[in-house]
Amino acid sequence: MSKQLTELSKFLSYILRHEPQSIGLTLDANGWASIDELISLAANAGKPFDRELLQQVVDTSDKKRFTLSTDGLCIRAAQGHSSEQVNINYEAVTPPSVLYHGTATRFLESIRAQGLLPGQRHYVHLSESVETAGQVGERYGKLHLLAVDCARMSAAGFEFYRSENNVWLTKHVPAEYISDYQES
Ligand code: HQG
Repeated sequence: MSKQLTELSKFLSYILRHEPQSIGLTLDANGWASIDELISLAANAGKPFDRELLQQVVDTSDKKRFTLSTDGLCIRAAQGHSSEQVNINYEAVTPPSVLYHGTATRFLESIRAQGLLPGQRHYVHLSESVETAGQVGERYGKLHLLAVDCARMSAAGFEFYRSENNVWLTKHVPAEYISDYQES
């Protein structure tokens, strides 16, 4: 991905997940923004881009971070929100029996005490792949991989959601369902 596309992708993540109001944009409850409005407000804020570049970011995003509406008029971040404007109505689905979470060793003591918490975001993010969990965790320091016993959580009534780009979401993972990942 070119530097220009990476920069736009980061800007879009910031606006569509966290701070839409910083450029005067309003998202609907499902996280959708009008593309025309986004382009015009971003230009006003000194971040000009056109529809073609936006399309390139959507198409080349390694994690498929952004989704276009079927009519092509709106865009949203598939997951990762912290904005209070957004409350996506994800459908609860049965998770795989185990999902993974990558974190940094410095967070472990707190995670072992409190479980996994969403932090600023709306959900705890979990991955089907150990590799993806590794990439997520190493952003914060020395990587530590955790396995979450979703079969037991599900049986206990915890709900799981899957975003359009296959990130698994849940509100809280109590410590009793978390173990260190053991390579098999
Ligand atoms: C940690 C990326 C202390 C947690 C990825 C993580 C993901 C705790 C950090 C998405 C804790 C939160 C989200 C506790 C959790 N005490 N620390 N009780 N519970 N933590 O960035 O999951 O590339 O909000 O382990 O793909 O790292 O941006 O969450 O280290 O899907 O598109 O607190 O971000 O997507 O960090 O990453 P984050 P995350 P993008």
